Amino acid sequence: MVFGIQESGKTTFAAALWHLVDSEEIPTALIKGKHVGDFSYLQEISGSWAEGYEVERTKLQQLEPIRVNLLHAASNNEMTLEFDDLSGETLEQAFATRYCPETFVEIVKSAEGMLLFLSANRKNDDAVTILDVFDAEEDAAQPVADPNHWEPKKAPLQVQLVDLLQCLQRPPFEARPMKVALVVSAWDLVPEGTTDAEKWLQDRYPLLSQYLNNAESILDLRVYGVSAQGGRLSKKKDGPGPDREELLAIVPASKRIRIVGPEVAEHDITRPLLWLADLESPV
Ligand SMILES: Nc1nc2c(ncn2[C@@H]2O[C@H](COP(=O)(O)OP(=O)(O)OP(=O)(O)O)[C@@H](O)[C@H]2O)c(=O)[nH]1
Ligand SMILES: [Mg+2]
Repeated sequence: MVFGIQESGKTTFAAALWHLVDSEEIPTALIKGKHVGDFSYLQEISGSWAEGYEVERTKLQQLEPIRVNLLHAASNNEMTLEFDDLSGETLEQAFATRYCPETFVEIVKSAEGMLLFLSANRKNDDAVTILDVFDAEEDAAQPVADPNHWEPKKAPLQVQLVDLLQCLQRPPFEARPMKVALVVSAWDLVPEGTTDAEKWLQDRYPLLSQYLNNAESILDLRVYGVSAQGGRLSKKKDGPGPDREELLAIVPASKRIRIVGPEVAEHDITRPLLWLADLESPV
């Protein structure tokens, strides 16, 4: 299953993945398997991707079915990546209201692994640490906080994510223990010289990092940095984005994609899926 709040890069990842396996421009660990049925949504989003435009945002309550059949040529194993492109807004509302669509419950129940998305493009939550508070010379100088005023939407992102992930262990979800591949999307935007996505997570989102590394429901964790677009683009209606020209000059287009992390090959974003599906051959 795919999990990630608004604008965390889920749809763009799917678009780049489809282009990669459909075009066969470069070798990948998993290749496209047999396809039947309707995959027009995938074609639509990978079309925008190939033209160098941002994919459209997934609308609230919209569950676009995304099924990609993949084949592990080395072992002749077939796998189906079956995820629904849930709007990230649905998740943020779930945190605030404690309600979510019934379809989401089904997705969680049948999930055997999780591709968790977090964008490197998000400014970190405004942090006031305990130390800042202790440093204040006079308590009287502190503003009087109204304990009844609580806006869930303003809770820090990692608090929201840890809460939502914990909820998946309880009814009605009762997710089975699973591996989690965390994709830090828009990896092209991290400060120059940042090469370790796991370290990035520890520094930026320590609570989430601790949770992911220690939760009993998580069998194993890997952290990848992925640039599915390769740079900054914009929506077609807004004209060309800042890096469009440069990205279009990269031939074949699959080489725009970048990934860092354990056991990866430069442009191959099927690698996290290979690992989630237990198909990565032992080193
Ligand atoms: N620079 C850069 N931006 C990216 C990359 N991947 C995604 N983005 C941007 O991140 C934003 C969100 O991407 P989406 O793929 O729409 O995110 P989503 O998780 O599907 O969002 P919702 O549908 O709203 O839940 C868009 O503005 C993308 O252009 C990338 O590799 N590099
Ligand atoms: Mg989306």
